[in-house]
Amino acid sequence: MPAIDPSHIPANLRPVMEAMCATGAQLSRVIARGPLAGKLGAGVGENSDGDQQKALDVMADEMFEAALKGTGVKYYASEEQESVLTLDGDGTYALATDPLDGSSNIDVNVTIGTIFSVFAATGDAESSFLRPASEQICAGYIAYGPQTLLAVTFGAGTQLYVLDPDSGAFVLAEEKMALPVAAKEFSINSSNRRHWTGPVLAYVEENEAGKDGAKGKDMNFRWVGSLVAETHRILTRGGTFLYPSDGRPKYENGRLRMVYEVAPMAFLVEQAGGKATDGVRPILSLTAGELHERRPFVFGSAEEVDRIADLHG
Ligand code: FBP
Ligand code: AFP
Repeated sequence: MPAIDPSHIPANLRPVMEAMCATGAQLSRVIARGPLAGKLGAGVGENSDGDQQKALDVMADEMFEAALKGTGVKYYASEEQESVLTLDGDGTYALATDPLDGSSNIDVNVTIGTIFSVFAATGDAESSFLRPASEQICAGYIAYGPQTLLAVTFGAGTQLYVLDPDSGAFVLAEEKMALPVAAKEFSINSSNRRHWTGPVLAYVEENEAGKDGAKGKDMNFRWVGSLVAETHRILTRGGTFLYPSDGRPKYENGRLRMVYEVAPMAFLVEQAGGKATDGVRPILSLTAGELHERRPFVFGSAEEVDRIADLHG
């Protein structure tokens, strides 16, 4: 039994998607067992950028790397590995992943996920990923929450699959997700307010003013601390997400990584009719300068993302 219904997946990418989904289903069972599966949220080291790695980060990375061998993936890049690995000299794809996103939520039973992006493998290992984000041929996330689900795009809309616990396969639930143009919610880590730039502060203050402010409507606020959970909520019912550059030394380009967090989410959002920028410029027009670089990220309902660009003047 295949791990995903293959009918909407381009034939040459089916082995990759099969490996991602079989591994996602396996990981979902580990996550569902929580403490019964060991100390999944325990710190076990640091990645190349000094971020703490949790046991589940490392486990997920090892599982995806192993599963992708022999699927056509030539180059494998991961948040958890300093440099690109060559999995198969004859492969034709370059796949980048954050194998376990939202790791501060592992121990508290809140949605976490896997994010991935696929380019054609052209050039050497690293340069295959340092290309305009618009050249991605596939992007997706698997969310491990009340449901385990997959949102994926191959450039013809964003499809939603749900892992059916009875069959163990990802089943198509929505052929074309549609991100609402208008929003009633926004998401930003407000504990960084004192570090924000003027346009970000202006946007948040406009939302907080609600009906009484220039916007003339009340806005609700949500922050999960898990990009996958936030993206799924926004794809489903609209909203905006901001992880802007801020005044903290490590975060002058925001917190999120261009290659395996920002670019794939931008592709998924745009394919669902939303917008994704660095505050002003469309993410899909941008190219990463290095594998682990960070990028300010704003995405969601088109009206709001346009408003944020206007505030940047
Ligand atoms: P990890 O890949 O280390 O989990 O970090 C990414 C992330 O957890 C995103 O999922 C989330 O949007 C953000 O960091 C939360 O940041 P903050 O700690 O500022 O709330
Ligand atoms: P429900 O019982 O209608 O789900 O509401 C309760 C609740 O969702 C609670 O779980 C949250 O803490 C709270 O509402 C959220 O309220 P805001 O919408 O004001 O954030």
